[in-house]
Amino acid sequence: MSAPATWDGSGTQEDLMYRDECIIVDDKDNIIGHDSKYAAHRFIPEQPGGMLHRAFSVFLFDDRNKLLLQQRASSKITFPSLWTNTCCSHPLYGQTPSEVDVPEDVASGAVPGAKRAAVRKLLHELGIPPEQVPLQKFKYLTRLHYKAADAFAENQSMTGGPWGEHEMDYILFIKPDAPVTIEPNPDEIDDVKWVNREELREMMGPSSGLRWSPWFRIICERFLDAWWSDLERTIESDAHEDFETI
Ligand code: DMA
Ligand code: MN
Repeated sequence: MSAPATWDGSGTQEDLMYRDECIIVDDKDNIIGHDSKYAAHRFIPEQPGGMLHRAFSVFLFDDRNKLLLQQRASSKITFPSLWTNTCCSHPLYGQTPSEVDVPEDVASGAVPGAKRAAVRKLLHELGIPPEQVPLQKFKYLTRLHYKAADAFAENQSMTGGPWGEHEMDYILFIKPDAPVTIEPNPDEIDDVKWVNREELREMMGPSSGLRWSPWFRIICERFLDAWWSDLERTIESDAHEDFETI
């Protein structure tokens, strides 16, 4: 089944598992097909690592360089209740305008498909109006290939799991010119919080008792401090771009 050309986010989390059509890639990020979010995220014996697919991770900062975090809703089928970066999802196959980036889009760093998907989901998850996060304000930094099983999958009501993520994750930073207005969608998000680096360190410490998404942990370990501590240059220059390495 392919996604409707105009995605409106209607329906339940379960509906979206069937309706969202992920872009399946190989480990060089070449497109090899498309399949439902449901099929791509099943970690079952026939495909223990799911299906590698494209994703994006948005990191949104305010004028004081605070990062917006979200806690995923307890009703999410994959990775419920975990704290993570501002917004994550998948560029989808079959959208108009297209969310499928071709190799030239990646080589130039333009990635319009991933950015359009980011705008679509910032509205759906956080209620941020698209005009507050214009495509040209996004900074694409790199792609991260990672795989993580969902340790909490057995808690899920929807049959078909266990679930996991196996993604080619396009990392996007944005620092809008003016403050964004936020109205979290309760189907997607249980809580939000703006943090500086010190506050994030405390939140991620063992005494907080909070649980974090595996992809956010990997991004924190590999990249985040270097990029965040140098935020103006990260966003305004090519200092921290890497369009080659996966
Ligand atoms: C998937 O995010 C993408 C990453 C980088 C983990 P998600 O499960 O929040 O996607 P969606 O909101 O579409 O369910
Ligand atoms: Mn995914």
